[in-house]
Amino acid sequence: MSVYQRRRSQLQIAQETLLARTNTPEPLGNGIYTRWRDPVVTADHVPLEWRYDFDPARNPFFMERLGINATFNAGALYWQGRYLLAVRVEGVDRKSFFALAESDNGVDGFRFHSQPIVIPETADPDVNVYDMRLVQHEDGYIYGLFCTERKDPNYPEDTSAAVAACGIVRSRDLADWERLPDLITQSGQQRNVVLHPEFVGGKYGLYTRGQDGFIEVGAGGGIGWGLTDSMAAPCIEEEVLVDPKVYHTVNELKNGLGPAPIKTDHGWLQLAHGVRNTAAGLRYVLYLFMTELDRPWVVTHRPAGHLLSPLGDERVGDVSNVVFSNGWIEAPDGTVYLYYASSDTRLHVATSSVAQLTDYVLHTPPDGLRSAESVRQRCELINANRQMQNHA
Ligand code: M1P
Repeated sequence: MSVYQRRRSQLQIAQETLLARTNTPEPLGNGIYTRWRDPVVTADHVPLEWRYDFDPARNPFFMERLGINATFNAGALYWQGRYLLAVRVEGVDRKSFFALAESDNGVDGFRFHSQPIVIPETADPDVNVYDMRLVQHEDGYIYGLFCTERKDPNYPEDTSAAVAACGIVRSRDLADWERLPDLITQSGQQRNVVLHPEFVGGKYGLYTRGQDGFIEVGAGGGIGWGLTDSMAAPCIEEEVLVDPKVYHTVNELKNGLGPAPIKTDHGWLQLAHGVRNTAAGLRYVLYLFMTELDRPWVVTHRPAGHLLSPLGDERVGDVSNVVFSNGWIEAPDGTVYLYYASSDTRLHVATSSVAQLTDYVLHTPPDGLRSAESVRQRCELINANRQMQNHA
């Protein structure tokens, strides 16, 4: 058997074994959500046809010609009874692109469609695109909002100076994508822009995250909100602050909204990432808050601290100590599938329910912002438990 034949056959068997693997929920957990044991999408899930040249004459060693570095930060959508992910796939050339993968149960068996999503370019071509938020808007379109990154023309000598903006595509069938103009705002740069799924006062509502520079948000205060009349010429004249970054909290350095919010009887459930700086570098965690139904930019509940942080193997990867989410699905039975990436490397799922997440967000105390207040909250809990036990 030739090297080509042996390697090809072994790789095909290994991939089929991986795709057929059954995932299992981790025991016990925290009662808020359940993590699942295996990552749901990894670089090894990407079809071999996207990576290898299958011509034995051109590729006698069956080498990986177009390697994949990572699969992470996926938008998510429940579509015709299937769980759909718009995965950020990053090649070894550092360029990201989007590819749809789907599963019939949301926790395993994710298979990529036959080829990546083809995103039309604007007159000013994107250098890199990533972190798509999929939103089924009440106008009938499915929108994909993503970050488009280009070289900063103001610093031609600085080879890492970049500009981030919000790119937008829309589709009715997830096959053909129409590219719309990039979002215009009054902030210098934008990342983590999310479309609200419903009209607000007849306009499109957008969650923003303005920033002064490419990495640092600078004076930009946190997650913002603005309105635009049209998505065909998207322009926000005025941004208001929804969720500011705050000293000595999980979002001290910066934050950004995750997926589009989930509507509940009590308000909009909002998932975000918060970032702080440490001696080991930036640490990204996920947190939850709730906003008013009629005024989605007004926060009503903000539990203290993180909902989900990197654990175990999740803590290591290309950008270590990071969890990031831009996709979750509310299934018809109320189960919430929260897709999160770890360390910019692979994608995981945690499951919960609208009832659990609503309970968590409504009844978890807010950050007291001082150690003494944290002690007071804990003593209150201990005393309440003692009293209950004394009466039992
Ligand atoms: O590396 C962590 C994340 O950093 C960026 O997010 P933010 O702009 O909020 O800092 C993005 O590049 C994101 O893709 C990445 O996961």
